[in-house]
Amino acid sequence: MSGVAAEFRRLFGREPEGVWTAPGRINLIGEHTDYNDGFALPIALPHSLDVAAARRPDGVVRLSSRQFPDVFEAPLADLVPASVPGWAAYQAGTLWALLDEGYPVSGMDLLVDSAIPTGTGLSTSAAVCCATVLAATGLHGCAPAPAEVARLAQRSENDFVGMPCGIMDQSAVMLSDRGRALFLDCRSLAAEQVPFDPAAHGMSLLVVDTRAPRRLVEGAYAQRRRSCEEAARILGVRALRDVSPEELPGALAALPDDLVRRRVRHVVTENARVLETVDLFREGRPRAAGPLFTASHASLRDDFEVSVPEVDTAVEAALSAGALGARITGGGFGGCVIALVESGLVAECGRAVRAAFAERGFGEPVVFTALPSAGARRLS
Ligand code: GAF
Repeated sequence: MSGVAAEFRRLFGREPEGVWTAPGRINLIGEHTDYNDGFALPIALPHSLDVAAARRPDGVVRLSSRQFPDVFEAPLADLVPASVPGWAAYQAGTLWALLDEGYPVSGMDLLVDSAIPTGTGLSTSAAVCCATVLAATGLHGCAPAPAEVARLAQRSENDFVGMPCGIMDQSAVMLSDRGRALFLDCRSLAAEQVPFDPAAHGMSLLVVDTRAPRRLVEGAYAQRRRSCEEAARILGVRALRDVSPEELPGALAALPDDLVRRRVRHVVTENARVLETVDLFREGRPRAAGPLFTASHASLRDDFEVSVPEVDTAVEAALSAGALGARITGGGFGGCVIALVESGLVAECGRAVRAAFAERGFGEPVVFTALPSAGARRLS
């Protein structure tokens, strides 16, 4: 019996009817582009969380997590946006979204057990929401398509929790595959698996969890999103996706202030970097994507202003130890850095990052390597 099933039995005094799993994600490139209708290129992590669940006949939901062990309990029909505190909000919001859209969900007990490092920008929240959609619909005999699961999970975050995120994280959780990166068009929602197997090319994908405290994340994220929407309105386009690199100088000249100009420059150049990276992956030349990763970081640091000193230190240390490219991954304001590294240099890069952190007086980072892994699914 899996750990989450045994804990479910201990907590709720009965057997779960099923167990589902959902991975965390890292985004290789294409940051803050999803809510601009643009492109992204995430992979699923080998780290995942499991959800055990069983129906209840009385319409009540009991929600818990091994990492945050309080039990939230309420009638499903009473759930309203912004009413649930803490982590249970993600599970509750997902059940609320399903009910609101007419899915046949009812009361249930639901327990999450996560091995995704939390608070690190590796998308535990999207994994919780996606696994909860799978569990709740699976228990009631329906099986929405993976892209629909992603949309419902996003709705939980947008309309219940109040986080105005795009669709990238949930798509990565649902649509990823081993040995591939997910090329996502966030306007059409077309998703293509492109080959990305660093080990086959003698490389590794290094992840540095900087453990920098992520502060003001949601407010700053919402501000970035508002700036982009405002710029699109001024430029008369549906979204910044509609500004091409060739049109960028004219667009910048038409914008009233420097801050908005820099936000626009990031989004337009980042979309172009995703397309270039995808071409390199398709041609079997992932090594050549290194400089694009580093350029993406500079753009997120200087133009989009979502980096912090710990993150910049990790990027610089990895690059000076010979990484082919390095960048912040995810929404920013702390969190993780990824570096594309020749396999023989992994240990050296890790050492260099730890030494640079010690020198700057930062807490010790956690360094690991990741392979592109499978998306969410039912386990039992
Ligand atoms: C967060 C959001 F949830 C995503 O939708 C995306 O915007 C990302 O930040 C930045 O690329 O993870």
